[in-house]
Amino acid sequence: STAAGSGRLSGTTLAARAAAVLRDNDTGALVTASPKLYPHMWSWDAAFIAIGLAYLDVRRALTELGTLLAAQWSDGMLPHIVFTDADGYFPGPDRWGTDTVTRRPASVRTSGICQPPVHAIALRRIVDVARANSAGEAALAESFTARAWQALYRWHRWIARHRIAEPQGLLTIVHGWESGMDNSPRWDAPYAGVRPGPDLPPYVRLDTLGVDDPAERPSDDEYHRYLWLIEQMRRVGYEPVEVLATSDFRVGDVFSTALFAVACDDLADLADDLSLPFRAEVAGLRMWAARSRRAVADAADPVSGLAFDLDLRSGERLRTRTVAAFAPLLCSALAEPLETRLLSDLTGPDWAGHPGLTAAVPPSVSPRENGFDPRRYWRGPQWPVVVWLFSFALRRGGHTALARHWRQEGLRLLSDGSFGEYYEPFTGEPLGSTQQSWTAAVALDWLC
Ligand code: 9YW
Repeated sequence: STAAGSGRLSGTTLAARAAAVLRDNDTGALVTASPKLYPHMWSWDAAFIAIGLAYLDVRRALTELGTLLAAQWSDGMLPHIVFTDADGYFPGPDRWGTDTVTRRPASVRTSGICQPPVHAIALRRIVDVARANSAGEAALAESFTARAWQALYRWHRWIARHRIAEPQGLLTIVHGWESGMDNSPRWDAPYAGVRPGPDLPPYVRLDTLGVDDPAERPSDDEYHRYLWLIEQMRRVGYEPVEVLATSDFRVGDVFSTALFAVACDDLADLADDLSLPFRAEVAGLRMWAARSRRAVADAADPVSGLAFDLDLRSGERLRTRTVAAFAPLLCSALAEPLETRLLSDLTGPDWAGHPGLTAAVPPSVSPRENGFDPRRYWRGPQWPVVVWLFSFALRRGGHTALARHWRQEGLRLLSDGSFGEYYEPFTGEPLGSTQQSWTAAVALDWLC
């Protein structure tokens, strides 16, 4: 079942293997992010995983979102990790110290920060997939949507209340982990301002044990700052106003802002589509979407169209050329000629068109950027889920030929069937964890 001589699996075999990954990582109520390295539920992984599950069993896909929503805090925040009982991951719930936070539902243990708000995007996708599958599955997805809508709305309202920084309107993150791109060079300057205190409780990293080479992970120095930020937040009980007032890290994230814009519109569309009785809420969502889209446009360089994050503590624009700078393409924030300019940059030799790439999809950092590291996590490797987000957005934005091309190239990357967490762009070697759930989910969406 491999394409002749190439070591690549056929589409059918690849889809079967992807389904097996999701099945093997399934605990019943949730699919862990990966079997060994991440034996828990991650918030944005869960959204992509649910999309993948929809191709196998819509009911199971909806359960995934339901499990995540059951961990929603009473103020509306969706935590970035929902913990299972598995050991072997650090920082676990004891280190987060969230057990004493009364806003957390008593039945689950969670982290105390969040991740990019892609969940409404996933739900809308699942409804579409269900409708294409059968009337029965469509009914399931629609009734779930009617039941879950307000919880998703409260998640968006939490972001709008606590995390939209005025006057710029960018979504504020208080930890690199909240961006989902943990050690991206986007955050190097803000992390330089994070000074771990002498009273940071000691710890042992576990993430470097689960991979072949520690050089594929964030450095110890970076990790120390990550833990310090958690310590700061733990001390104020993760109370959102206090967190913003005390955190050593406060950054306007263009990529999350763009996703929020799309997710707000998707959530509003779902209400309109199903005639749900939430007129005022829908108006709020449309406003947040427009505001966020404008914030992304305002963050864009007027010549290149690249959108840059803003360090809200120092006021500095963070001009590293990472894939996140193409955020305007995700939410169609820019008018012509800038949109075309951005597209030709992203498909050109500095990015997806770099002649050395195994698969012509954008890496996390431009290979021509200083500090590009082809093996280290968010500092250079290709991440299938990021490619999926761009190809999905491009298709919606009417760039169907390019969307199809990236789907093909993305599948080329995944065609060895190991479902890596991330890929070395010049060799196509899978790095980090294998059998990574969201990578398998992306493969299913591309194949089915
Ligand atoms: C961590 C699970 C998560 C993703 C993040 C990615 C990585 C590691 O793995 O984080 O320990 O949280 O950076 O985006 O959700 O796949």
